[in-house]
Amino acid sequence: MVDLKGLAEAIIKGDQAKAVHITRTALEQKVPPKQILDEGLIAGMEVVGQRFKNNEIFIPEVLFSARTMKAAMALLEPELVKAGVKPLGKFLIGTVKGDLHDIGKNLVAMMLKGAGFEVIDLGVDVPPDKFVEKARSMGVQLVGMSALLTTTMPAMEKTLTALRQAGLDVKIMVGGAPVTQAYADKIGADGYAPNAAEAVTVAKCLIAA
Ligand code: B1M
Repeated sequence: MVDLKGLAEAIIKGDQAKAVHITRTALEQKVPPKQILDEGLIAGMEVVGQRFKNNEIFIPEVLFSARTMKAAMALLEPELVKAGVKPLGKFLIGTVKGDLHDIGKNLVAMMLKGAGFEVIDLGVDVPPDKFVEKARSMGVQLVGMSALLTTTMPAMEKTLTALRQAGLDVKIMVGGAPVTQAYADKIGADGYAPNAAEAVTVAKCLIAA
């Protein structure tokens, strides 16, 4: 029987070759894909998120783990779809209009994927109407915006207003270095997170609310 703890360990260490090998073996041995996801990938990424939150590891290690997860996920995803496994929810994410910073946003997206969300990433410099159009067409439950410049923070409020005016039933989350809880409250966002690990916690709370 394949060792899913070993898979979680490989994710934590960012050992891509080992993670891919264990995932492939587990699938060959007919281990249910949901079990591989929960006990291997998500379990590993949970530890990564916790260690990142506690400042025990830093961005490079998280990126290694996230890339490892992505490689294993490429094998697992078609099997999850075949098995009809539903994601925790659909999360649309992007960096707001005028802003080209995406390192933090990518990190948040990877951690959300690691936690079991389906993530639709719109990239950078995303205008409000694109957020609205995709939120509607993809039927998402959560929309996340990232901004790294004080000059692009107002684009968050514009996007939020556009989403509300479009009458979409979505929870809206904001984040990025200059963004604060006070700013999130001021513009009426449903959630704010200071880092990628917290973003997962907040997203899980919002989807459960
Ligand atoms: Co830019 N830049 N930059 N830059 N850049 C900053 C942000 C800056 C603080 C540097 C400085 O002056 N000290 C400054 C902003 C000042 C301000 O507005 N107060 C700045 C500036 C001024 C600029 C330009 C205007 C420079 C110029 O051209 N004159 C220009 C703007 C371009 C544009 O966007 N239109 C510019 C350009 C660039 C590069 C392209 C060169 C590059 C970006 C490359 C890329 O992203 N692909 C860049 C970089 C790398 C930086 C710094 C050095 C690093 C940013 C970063 O990636 N941090 C930055 C200075 C710094 O922070 N030390 C700086 C690491 C990342 C993991 O953190 O993005 O905060 P962060 O994400 C965190 C959290 O914030 C949170 O989780 C993440 C992980 O824990 N989070 C969320 C992020 N999004 C979230 C969303 C959520 C929840 C949490 O929910 C949805």
